[in-house]
This record gives sequence, C-alpha cells and structure tokens, in this order.
Amino acid sequence: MRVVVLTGAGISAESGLPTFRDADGLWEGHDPMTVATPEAYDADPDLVQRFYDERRAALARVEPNAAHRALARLEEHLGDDLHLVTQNVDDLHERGGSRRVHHLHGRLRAAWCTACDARHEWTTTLADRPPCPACGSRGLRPDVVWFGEVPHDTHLVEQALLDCDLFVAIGTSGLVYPAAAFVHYALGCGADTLELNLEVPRVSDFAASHRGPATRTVPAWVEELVG
Ligand code: BJW
Repeated sequence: MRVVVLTGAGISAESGLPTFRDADGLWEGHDPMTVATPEAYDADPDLVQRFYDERRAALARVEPNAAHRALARLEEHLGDDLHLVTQNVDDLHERGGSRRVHHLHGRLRAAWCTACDARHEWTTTLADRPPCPACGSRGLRPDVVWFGEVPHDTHLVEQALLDCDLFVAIGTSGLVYPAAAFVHYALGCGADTLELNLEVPRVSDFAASHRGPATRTVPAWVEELVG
C-alpha cells in the first residue's frame, strides 16, 4: 500500500496555531492572507517580517497533537511507502515523530538569503535584519513560499502521487494550487482518495470524506489502516 498524505493548517489548529481561512481574527488589523504575499513584503518588509517572527516564536509555545503523532506511527508501519506532504510551515510533524516530511510551502524555522541564495536554520527574529551567515548581506527573509513562487519538492510529490494507491488530504481547504490539484493526479492514476476535515465541503472530488477534528479522525483512520 503506497500512501500520500497531504496536510494543511487544520491539522495544527488543535495545537493552537490558527488556520488561514477560518481565521478567528486579523493580525494587527490585517488579513493573514494579504500579509503572506510577495506584494506585501515589497510594500512593507518590516510588517511581514514581524508577522513571521511572531509565528516563529509561537512554535515554542505549541506541541504536536494526536493527529501529528498518528501520522508518525503510520510512517513506522509504511516506511518509504508513505509520503507525508505538508503545506504547513510549522515543525509539528517533525516534533510529532515524522522523519520524512515534504514542506511544500517552506518552513518557519528557516531563512533564505535573497542576495546569495543560501538557506539557514533560523529560530530567532528576522525583523531586526540580521546579516546572512554566508554573505553578510541583510537580505534574509522567511524561507516560505508565497503566491506566485514555486513550491518545494513538487516533482517528487507528483511522482509519488502517480505511484500511490491512496491519497488522503487532512485539514486543508483545497483552495491553493498545486496542492489543490493533487486529488486529480491521484484519481487520474486510479488511487483511492479520502478527505479528513472539520467540515466536509459541499463540493468535493474525493471518493470519501470523514468529518471531525483531526485529533479524532486521523488516529482513528491510522488505527483502521495499520491496527
Ligand atoms: C480542520 C480543523 C481541525 C480547521 N481538524 N480540520 C488560478 C487557478 C489555479 C491556480 C492559480 C490561479 N491563480 C493563481 C494560482 C496559483 C496560486 C493559487 O493557488 N492561488 C489560489 C488562491 C487560486 N498558487 C501559487 O501561486 C503557488 N505557486 C504556484 O502555483 O507556482 C507554480 C508552480 C507550481 C508547481 C510547480 C512549478 C510551478 C504558491 C502557493 C503558496 C501558498 N502560500 C501560503 C503561505 C505560506 C507561508 C505561510 O504559512 O504564511 O500557504 S498561502 C496559505 O494557504 C498557506 C497554506 O499552506 C495554504 C493552504 O491553506 P490551508 O492549509 O488549506 O489552510 P486553510 O485555512 O485554507 O484551511 C484550513 C482547513 O482546515 C479548513 O478546510 C478547515 O475546515 C480545516 N480545519 N480546523 C480538521 N481541528
């Protein structure tokens, strides 16, 4: 059984990290979706850096939940036959025990130098414009993928989708591409498809949908598969 699991912000919601589109509020009066863009960064880099600095700091205050840990358990059973792909920039899958995670939209705990293209592990702030450890320039930004930028590992993930028997999407609204199209890749090669979400959308291309919080539905699904 070859399985591809795609996760979105909903899997980390019960750990205390807000999602994007069910947002229970604004960040300093801004819609998070308008801050997480190249246009916002060009217009006001300090504002965008502060947004990411706060989210990076928040990682120290949250813990992985039962859904993250269940996917680590699935990896123990399936080994290389599981491809875990996340749109999330948090590190809760890794801290929950998953060893191989494709971070499609990058990582909060990484910085990218726009001057020399070096990438660095980063746990502190960027708004104060620290020098790049490689070239000394002040061109560091969060190593995350904004609209119009190219997501990471797309070729590997597309290949895994073409080879899989089962594709499961967890806690994602399915509104952002290329992740939104993964279900069509999987269906196109005859894979089974399952969606686990707090709310099942009225229109869905998945063969099956289970409604409920990820901390309940994901452990139950993993237990069903490997238990
Ligand atoms: C629970 C729960 C609980 C809550 N339990 N569930 C027109 C057509 C097609 C495409 C395009 C188009 N115009 C433009 C595009 C492309 C564009 C795009 O998709 N735009 C759309 C808006 C239409 N995409 C891009 O530009 C991407 N790049 C690209 O396509 O490059 C071309 C290329 C591709 C491939 C190869 C080569 C080239 C880049 C997209 C970058 C997205 N970046 C962000 C920010 C990242 C940094 C950051 O975190 O700040 O990524 S935007 C934001 O949305 C973030 C998320 O990862 C992403 C998805 O959000 P997600 O995870 O689905 O969260 P929500 O909030 O939307 O949903 C939460 C869900 O959880 C809900 O369903 C809840 O019900 C559920 N939930 N609690 C279970 N407890």
